[in-house]
Amino acid sequence: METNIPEIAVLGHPNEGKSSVLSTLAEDDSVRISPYPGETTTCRTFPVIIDGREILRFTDTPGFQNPGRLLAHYRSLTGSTEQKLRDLLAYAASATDLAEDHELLTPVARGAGIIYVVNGARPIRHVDRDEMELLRLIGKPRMAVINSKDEDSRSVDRWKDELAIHFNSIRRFNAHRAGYRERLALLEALKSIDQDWQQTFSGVIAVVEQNWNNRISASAHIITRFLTESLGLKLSAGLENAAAEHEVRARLTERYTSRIATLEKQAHDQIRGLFRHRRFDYRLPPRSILNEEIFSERSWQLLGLSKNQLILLGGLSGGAVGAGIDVAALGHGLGLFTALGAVGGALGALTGRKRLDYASSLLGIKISGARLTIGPAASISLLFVLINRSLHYFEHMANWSHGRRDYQELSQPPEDQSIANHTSDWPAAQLKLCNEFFRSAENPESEKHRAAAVDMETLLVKTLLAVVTQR
Ligand SMILES: Nc1nc2c(ncn2[C@@H]2O[C@H](COP(=O)(O)OP(=O)(O)O)[C@@H](O)[C@H]2O)c(=O)[nH]1
Ligand SMILES: [Mg+2]
Repeated sequence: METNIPEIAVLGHPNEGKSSVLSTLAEDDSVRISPYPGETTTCRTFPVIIDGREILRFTDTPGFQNPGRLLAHYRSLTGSTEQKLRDLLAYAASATDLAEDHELLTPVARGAGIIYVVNGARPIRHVDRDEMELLRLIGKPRMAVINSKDEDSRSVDRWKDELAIHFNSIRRFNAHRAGYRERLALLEALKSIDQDWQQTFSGVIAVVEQNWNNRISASAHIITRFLTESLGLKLSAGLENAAAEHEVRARLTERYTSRIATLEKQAHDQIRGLFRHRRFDYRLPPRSILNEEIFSERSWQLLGLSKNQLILLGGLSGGAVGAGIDVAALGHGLGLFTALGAVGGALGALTGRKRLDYASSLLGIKISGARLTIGPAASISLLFVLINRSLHYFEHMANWSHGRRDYQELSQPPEDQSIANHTSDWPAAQLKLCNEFFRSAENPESEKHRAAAVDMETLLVKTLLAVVTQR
């Protein structure tokens, strides 16, 4: 084990949000969080590993049980502060009812810095003053964190005054809402609690920043690759006789749409991994557009191109834009999805030749000789639907605090439909780029598509950065 890795012990009273703060700070969702106080009885250390290297470690503790007794004993001790801490530890080890206090003092005795967590919503009590005073006397580098556990900040000002007596650095940090910026600000503040740590923490912060930027570019890369694969996807099947056409068409359509859904899931899982959401079964907010199927009318209406963009795009390069635009335009209310639904499901509903043509042109369905082919995608709207869905997914992953576990009961307002579409204000230049990308995806290895993919990735990096800084 490498030495000289800074360790931070998270201390405080039980049930104040210690484990939640740690989980969010360390971006580790394997940290145990419980609504019941006293469930943690031993310490657990969580390393922060970036690019295979441990850069920092956090230790979760059970919380103080008998701060009054510890303080009284400490005050009776003599000698150097180091000696007194050793004696205090020995004292705590000697009494069974001080087992948890002993446990939480152990990382402090081995040199860990201290983050002391309080719940800013409740008033200050005697025991809190005992804890704070003990930590002050022990004299190790320490900062206080006011966690806004109950979203109620009535007592925060009083906490601030009290904490100022015992800590040289105090920060508010909401374990359920904090994102990248708040985490970074807290690490920045840790620099100031001990001179010896300044350099170490500057290094830690640089690694964290670099890693965050890498995640953004990796996400853009993953999304771009997924877009290329989806747009270029081509499936075909033989037609034995004319009567089999409907059936083959339905089967192939089903395979095509589920293949794209699978590609999307793979891409999104990779993004989820980049942001270190591992343990939990992440459910998207109930009203998220991501709960819609990719090929649903609602998805296409909300996430596809706007009418104005269609016109813009149509005027860009005349014939070069071609069928994709016409078909996209049809997608807006001309029964295209009825047709698509019919292709996928109720074959009996397939009457008019026209309906079939809409669906066929959307998916790029062609019959040549005795073969039926679907893809590459014929409507540029698909590109925008897929981009928007990935942006939404990314937004959830990048902004979700690891300490927050109420996945199911998100009390989010209904998704604002105007912000659901991240591309609706993309100007002509960006639409042109998308058009190049879309049209060349048929030949993913071509020079043209490679160049378009580089531009797409750049555009996505910019967009992803905006998504995480918007908050
Ligand atoms: N709403 C809200 N609840 C929180 C927050 N931090 C902790 N909690 C809840 O408070 C309870 C105790 O949290 P935990 O982190 O296990 O506290 P610990 O005992 O100090 O480690 C859990 O039910 C958490 O979900 C917060 O920032 N906001
Ligand atoms: Mg805990």
